[in-house]
Amino acid sequence: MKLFVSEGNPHCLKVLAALEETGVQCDVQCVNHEEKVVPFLSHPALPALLLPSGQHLFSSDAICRYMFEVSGQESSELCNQWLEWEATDFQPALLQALHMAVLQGKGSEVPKVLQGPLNYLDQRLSKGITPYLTGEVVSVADIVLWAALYPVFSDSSLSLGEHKFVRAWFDRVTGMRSCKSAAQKVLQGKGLQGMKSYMQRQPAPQSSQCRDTHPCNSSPAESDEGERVVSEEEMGAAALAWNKGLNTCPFTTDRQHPILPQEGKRNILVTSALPYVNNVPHLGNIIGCVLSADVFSRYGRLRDWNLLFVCGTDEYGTATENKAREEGLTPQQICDKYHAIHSSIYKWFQIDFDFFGRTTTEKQTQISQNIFWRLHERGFLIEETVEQLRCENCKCFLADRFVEGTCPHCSYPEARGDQCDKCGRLINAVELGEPQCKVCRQTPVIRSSRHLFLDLPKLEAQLEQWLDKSTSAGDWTANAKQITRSWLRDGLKPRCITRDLRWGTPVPHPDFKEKVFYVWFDAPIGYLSITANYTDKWEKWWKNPHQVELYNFMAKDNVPFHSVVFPCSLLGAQDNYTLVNHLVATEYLNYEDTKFSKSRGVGVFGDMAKDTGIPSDVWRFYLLYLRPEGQDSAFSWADMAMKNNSELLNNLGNFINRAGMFVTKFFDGCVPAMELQQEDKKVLALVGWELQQYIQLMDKVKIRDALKHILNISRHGNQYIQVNEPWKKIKGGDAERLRAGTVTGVSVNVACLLSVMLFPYMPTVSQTIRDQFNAPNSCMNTMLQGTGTFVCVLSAGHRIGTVSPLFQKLEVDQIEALKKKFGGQQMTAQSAASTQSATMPAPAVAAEVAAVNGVDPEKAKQLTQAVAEQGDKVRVLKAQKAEKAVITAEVAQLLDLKKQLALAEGKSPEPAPQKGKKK
Ligand code: B3M
Ligand code: ZN
Repeated sequence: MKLFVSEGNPHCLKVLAALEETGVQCDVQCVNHEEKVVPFLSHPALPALLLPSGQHLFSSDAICRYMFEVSGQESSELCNQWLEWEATDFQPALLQALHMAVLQGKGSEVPKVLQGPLNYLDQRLSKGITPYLTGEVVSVADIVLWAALYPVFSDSSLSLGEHKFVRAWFDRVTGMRSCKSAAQKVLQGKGLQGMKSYMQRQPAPQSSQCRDTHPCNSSPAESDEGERVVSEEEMGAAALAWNKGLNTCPFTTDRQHPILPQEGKRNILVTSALPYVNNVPHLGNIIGCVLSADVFSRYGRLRDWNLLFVCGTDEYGTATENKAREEGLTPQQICDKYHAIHSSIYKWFQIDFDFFGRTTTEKQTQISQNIFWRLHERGFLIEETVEQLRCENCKCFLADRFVEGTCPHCSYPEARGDQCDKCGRLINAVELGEPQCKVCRQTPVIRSSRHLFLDLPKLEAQLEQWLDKSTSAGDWTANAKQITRSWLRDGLKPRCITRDLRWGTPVPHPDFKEKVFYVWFDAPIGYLSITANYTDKWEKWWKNPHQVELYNFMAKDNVPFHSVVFPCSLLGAQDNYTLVNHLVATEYLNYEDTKFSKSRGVGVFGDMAKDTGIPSDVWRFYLLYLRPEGQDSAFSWADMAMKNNSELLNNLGNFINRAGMFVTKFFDGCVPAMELQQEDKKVLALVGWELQQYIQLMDKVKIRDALKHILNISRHGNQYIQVNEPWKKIKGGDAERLRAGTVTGVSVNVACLLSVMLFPYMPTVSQTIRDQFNAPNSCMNTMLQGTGTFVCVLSAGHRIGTVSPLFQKLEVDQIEALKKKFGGQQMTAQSAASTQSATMPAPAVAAEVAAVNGVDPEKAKQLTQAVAEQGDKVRVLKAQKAEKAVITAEVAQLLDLKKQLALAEGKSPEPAPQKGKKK
């Protein structure tokens, strides 16, 4: 074996350390950075390991893993997780940090870039009890992570902040002989500067952090790779395609209902998670489910897939009963009222469902009960006695969250039925001392009650087999796969599917007459029953896995129910059900720097968006631009205004409007004759390439990334107009006038293509563009066929309609006013203050008031709410067995909120045990 390394290459640090640590026999050869040691790669890849088979390994992590394996140390599951984290989360940030520190002299900005991953690492290490990442001995994970960290962590000029646990672990690994020697070989004691010549040869990294959490910067698709080089062949092909023109078959947006699967077509069934009826959805809910599913469905219909998009409100459960009590209505009335609110919100957002139903229907009862009986007959249900608290006063069993009492572990008096917020331990509600019903404050009694459980362990093997197939053939987002994996890793346990409630689907079994199904058992069956309310032939969609591909859209907290629990119900029922093929889960959308919160009045909710005066299409655009794909993102008013003004107004709108205005002003409203020159062909090729990227991404449901390619096209267009100056050439001689005509003609055609590509994102704007240009509807289905072709849609002589601007500027005051109206952390301080004084700047007043009093009751009130909500969230996550990392992060946030609350109440931030009851 032979290992090729180069000096100053941080990736070589890993492999050399791994080599020395494992003691594997291998020659090491140091080459220069440019050396191509792997024959079939067009670019140099170092380090590289030449294997005895003659093949090469050229990913540093793979080389490290190989060395450990050869020496008899297989990497564990945990180890692989660390390697994955290092490669996908840590490396991108690290490369950016190194680039800044080594090449740009911006060492001071490094801590900001690395803060996220380092905090995460610190948190994980703080939980561990072993000296190394995966146990008592060093593993490949320690070596790989250590080597990644070494360049920045060993440089004391970068003040990376205190990461106690990372530091301790890092020092331990650095002390190892193998690591010391590798560091000396690669960096030769020169620290970061030892990497300079290597870094200079690397492409500038994309600023991944900025892109995702803070869309202030260029995106991956934005032309940060500089001008793409277009070959002669590409230009020729683009010009050829352009001349093909339109298909004759017109596209129609009217659909023939009911839509049913068809032989020989791609039959796609799209669902969006069913929104809880009892609340008005906020922007985060909208982007996570219905809007994402809508964009994909619109796109699919353009692609001529035979597609059905269904959704509806999720109406059963305790939350609805509570809401009914709160509003003095019956649960049915609550459902009717809020179902209508949901419908009208989605209508405003132009969500084009084929059918929007609800779960409280006869069909729901029939289908759920049928699945239930089939599971029962096949032995997949278990009976067990459960002890529960019952409030005789409220005449109901109490869900864990509705009981409070003394913690059996630490005696904290305000522990909730499922968990103690003080000591963090899980509690069984019946163990609470002095339990109280949270609704009426009476003492509940213990009652035992028989319940039915779905026997997940019995279905586990079947599930895993199916998951293997589905996740490898389909498009599952990374978080969906990861969450599912972590559920399976711990082994499945039976899940209770019955509840002692009234508002739910009745359990048909005579021994359980008083009970209803647990919402998460029957809510996903809602997809089926809603389809059944749409068409009697619903089974053609839902019992037809060979003909139908199912896409489920949702936010990440819904994943386990869609990937584990529901598929198990369907598998156990053994009725040839269609199971999910593509599970598309978003991360969370935050609001400014906080969370959406109905009770605190923070954030924009579905029903308020239209009151802002900002058009529905612009809302859609911005939400999709921010779509939390791969990472949480945050809605920000200032950013929304900026994106509207720069991307929509100056880039997209400006291009389309100019193209149209040239036709109107210089050519009397008729598309001029065009004679393509190299320059025009180059634009056709550039535009065609962006179109193809768009299609590839959309096919993979990368909705946010695909949008950036639309914006690239108008950027190319603007530049094309700018360089060719048709407004000047029109005043010249014949040849010049022909150039002006060609540029104008190509530009309006690019605008037409944009209208097609925009259709999934901004349906109204898309239609307006086609109206303004009198574009034939057949352009819709022509250009998105196959891998995508940009064709001439508006040929010479075509008369366009009246052109007018597509977007409006969002002014600073307007945005400030909206921001004030909808809250946000800073804003609440301001509005609290505005009632106190008219002269001092508001935030200063708020701060002063708080300082004088030592307390801030307004803030305390809000924080109390926030603590309660965050507590709920943590409990739900724990109950759902969410990933540890997710829970840890949320618990950290909970503790932080509690600290803030203590401060706002003028207490010391340490929670005071054994104090009196609240309120
Ligand atoms: N209503 C939860 C949610 O909106 C739930 C989804 C049901 S999908 C079957 O987060
Ligand atoms: Zn009660």
